[in-house]
Amino acid sequence: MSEILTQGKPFNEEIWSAAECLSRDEIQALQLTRLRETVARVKDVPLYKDFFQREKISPESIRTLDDIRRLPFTTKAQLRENYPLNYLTVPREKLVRVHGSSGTHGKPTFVGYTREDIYRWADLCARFLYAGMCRAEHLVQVSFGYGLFTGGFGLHYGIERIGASILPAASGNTPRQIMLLQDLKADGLIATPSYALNIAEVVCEMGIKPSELPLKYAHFGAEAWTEEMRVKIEDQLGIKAYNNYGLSEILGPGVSGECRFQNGMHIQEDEFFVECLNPETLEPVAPGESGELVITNLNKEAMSLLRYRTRDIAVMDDSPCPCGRTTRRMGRVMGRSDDMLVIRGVNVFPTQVEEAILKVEGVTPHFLMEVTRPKTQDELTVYVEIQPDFFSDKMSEMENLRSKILHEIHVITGLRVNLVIKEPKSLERFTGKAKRVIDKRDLHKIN
Ligand code: DLL
Repeated sequence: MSEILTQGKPFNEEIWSAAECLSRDEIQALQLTRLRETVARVKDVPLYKDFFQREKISPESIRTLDDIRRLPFTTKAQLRENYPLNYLTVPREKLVRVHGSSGTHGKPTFVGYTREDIYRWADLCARFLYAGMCRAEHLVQVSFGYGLFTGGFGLHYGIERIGASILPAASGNTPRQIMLLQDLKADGLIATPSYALNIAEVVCEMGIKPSELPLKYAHFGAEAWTEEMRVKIEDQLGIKAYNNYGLSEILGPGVSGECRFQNGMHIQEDEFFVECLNPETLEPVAPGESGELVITNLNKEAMSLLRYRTRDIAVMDDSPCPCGRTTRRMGRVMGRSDDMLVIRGVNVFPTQVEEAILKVEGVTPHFLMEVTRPKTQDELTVYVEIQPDFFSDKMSEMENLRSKILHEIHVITGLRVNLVIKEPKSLERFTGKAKRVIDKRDLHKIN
C-alpha cells in the first residue's frame, strides 16, 4: 500500500496540510494512483471478480479518474448477501478490529480493519477534529456509544492521536454526563446532535447557564441535523458546533468534517473518491444540485468498496475555503434517500420538518413524524413539543402557534400536514441516533 504512515510522529500542521492543502493536480494524481491500487486489491473479491473479468477491468485500464465510471456500484444489499465478511481483501487473521453498522434489517453489516487501517482512521479523525479546534491541551468528552457503532472508538483514537485527553463517557445517564463535563472541565464534546440537544435540555433544567459550562466546542455527526439546530445547540451550550460525516461500510467517522469556518465538510480526498449522482439516472448532478453521495475507498487495506451507494443526499461545494484546505466540501446531508418520505407525491425529509418548526418561536426541536394511510391517501402527522412558557390555556394563543407551525411546514415542504402539539417533555429523548419517523403504512420498504 502506498502510505504516508504518520503514526508515531506528533500530530501537527505539517501532517494535516500535507494531505489537505495539495493542488487539484496533486490530489487527482494521488487519487488516480490509489484508485488503480484499489482496483488491484479488490480484483478477486466476489463482489467484483466477475464484473472485472467480463468488462476487462484491470489497474492499467484505469487511465483517468473519469474511468471510475466504468467500475460497478456497490450496495448495502450486496454486502448483506456477502454476510458476514465475504468481501475482505486480506486474510481474516490480518484483521485487528471488526465494527458493524446498526442494521434496521436485523443483522448488522460488518466492517474489518487491519492495524494500518486503524492507524489511518485515527489520523483521519484527528484531521477533522483539529480543523474544528481540538488541540493537544484539551480534554474531550466522548458521549457516543462504544461498541459495534464506529462513532465511539473512531473519535476516541482521533482525539488520542492529537494528544488531547479523552473522557470516554459513552452515551446515556445525562445528569452524570453534565457532572463530568463540569467537574473535569471538558473543552470539547462528541455526540450525536440529538443527544447534545438532550444534554442541553437537562443543563437548562439543572439551572446551569451556558456561561457556567467549561465547554468550548463540539463535533456532531452520525445523523442528519439542520443549521437551525446548530444555532439552537450553540446557544444553549455556549459552544461552536462542527459537523462531521462518515459511514461504517466505508470506514466510520472521518470521511469529511468541518473546519472552524463551519461552511461545509472538507472531504478527505486522499482516502475517498466522492461522486454526487442523480439517484435515478446515476449520472453526475450539475454543480450546486443535490445528489446521492457515492463513495470509493482509495486506501483501505482490509476491505475497499467501489462506488458505494450511500443513499445520503447532499450538495458538493468546490469553492475555496478561507481555512486554506484545498479539499472539496460537501454540504449537510439532508437525509438518506431511504428516510425520504413520499407523501401524496411530495418528497419530504425529516430535516425539512426540523428546519420548519425551528423557525417558530416557542417550539422545541423535539418532534416526531407519523405516516399513515387511512384510506387510499397518505397522511403525515407531525407531533411537536413546545416550550413550557408557550403552553397556554388560551385557545387563541394555541391556535396562533398552530397556524404558524403549519405555515412554516407548508412553505418548506409544500405539504399540508396534521399537527399535534404536545406538552413539554412528552416526546422521546435520544442518547444516540434519533428516530424521527414512524411509518405505519403497510408497505415493504425497498432498500
Ligand atoms: O454514523 C459513522 C459516524 C459516527 C459518523 C460518528 C460521524 C460521527 P453508521 O452508523 O454506519 O456510521 O451510519 C452512517 O449515518 O450513511 C448517514 O446517513 C448518517 N450520517 C453520518 N454522519 C452524518 C452527518 C456512522 N454528519 C449513516 N450528517 C450515513 C447527516 C450523517 N447524516
